[in-house]
Amino acid sequence: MTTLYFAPGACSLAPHIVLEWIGAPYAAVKVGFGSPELLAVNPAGAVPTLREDDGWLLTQAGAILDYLAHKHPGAGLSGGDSLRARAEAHRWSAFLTSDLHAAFWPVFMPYRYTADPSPEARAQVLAAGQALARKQLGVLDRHLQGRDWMLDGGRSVIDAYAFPMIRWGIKMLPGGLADFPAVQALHDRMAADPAVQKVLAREGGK
Ligand SMILES: N[C@@H](CCC(=O)N[C@@H](CS)C(=O)NCC(=O)O)C(=O)O
Repeated sequence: MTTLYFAPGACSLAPHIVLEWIGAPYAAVKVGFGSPELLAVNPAGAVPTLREDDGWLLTQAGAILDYLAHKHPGAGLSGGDSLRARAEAHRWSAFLTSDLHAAFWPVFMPYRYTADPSPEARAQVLAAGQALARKQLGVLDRHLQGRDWMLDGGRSVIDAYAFPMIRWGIKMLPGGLADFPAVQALHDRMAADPAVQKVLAREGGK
């Protein structure tokens, strides 16, 4: 059985939702960041990590989501199979990994981005991260205007990927999503999905 190692509310929420959408049997194992159990499967001590029955391990959220979409084509979660549809999926996966997710790192862990341990220095890093996250949410908002889902091919793994980051925006940014109505609409569409609600309940509502 496929096993997903996850931490509540982290970016691992995305493959957790996708596994639920797919509907095939899977195991979800809750782990702590950097815990021995997680380090045993991912030397980076990070989630998500996916393990297949034969011991094959896959890390990196974008790679895991792409793998799941193509492992289960019948679920229709790839966003389309044309050359351009695949390029768009890669484009937005890369944006979420490298631009939006990365903008939140100084928000969650400001101490990693300054050698100055003072509260003032950390507050500066936090503010810079929040500003960058707001900029990237603006990019997402402009893309989502007039569309229900991230990709032209309908609901996909990329919507699931955006969801945890959108939730961080609500919780961690001053003003939440008030300036990003199309992002808020995607959030609400996802949050209304029974499979998403089931996974959020399993993760502890975080
Ligand atoms: N590039 C990796 C980043 C994974 C990552 O940093 N995940 C976070 C949770 S959202 C984590 O596990 N952080 C623990 C840490 O950095 O110690 C991916 O996209 O999967």
